[in-house]
Amino acid sequence: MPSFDSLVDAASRRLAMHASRRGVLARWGRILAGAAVMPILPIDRTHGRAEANELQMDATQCDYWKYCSMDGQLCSCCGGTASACPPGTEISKVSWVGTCRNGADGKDYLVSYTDCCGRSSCGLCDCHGNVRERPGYSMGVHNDVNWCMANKEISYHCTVSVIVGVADG
Ligand code: ABN
Repeated sequence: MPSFDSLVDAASRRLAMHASRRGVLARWGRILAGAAVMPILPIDRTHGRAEANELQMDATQCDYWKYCSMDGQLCSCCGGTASACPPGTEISKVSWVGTCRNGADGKDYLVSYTDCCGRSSCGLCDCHGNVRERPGYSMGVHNDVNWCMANKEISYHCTVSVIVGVADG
């Protein structure tokens, strides 16, 4: 059985016969140069997903695009999340909707807003988007009312929102 030394020796000789020193250095140079520029190449980390923009938004700020028709306190500031009521509250039986433009992809999305009920007002992150909001005669797009009135526990705590679809057109 050939020893490790003789195997390495044979491989080195083969390499020496088929590759010039300059050629080997040039190849290593190309590999190292490629590795050096890799980290600075622009990489699309969104993978084309519209909702990637969701991850970059701060759900506790009123200027988050999906809050365009919000009226009330963000549950994300009140112990819940942008789309889940805080513990100890229950979701209202009635919602309203808004149509909000996502600046990242230029599309309009239908957003559903729902009040969380059963605890006194959270008092934080009070946001008033009111885009396309209408008075009570258009109940489905009316936000300036305590929709917890539909529940057994009528006290208003905060509001959640969910993107339910992309608008036609
Ligand atoms: N729909 C939000 C809200 C709750 C209480 C009072 C006004 C508006």
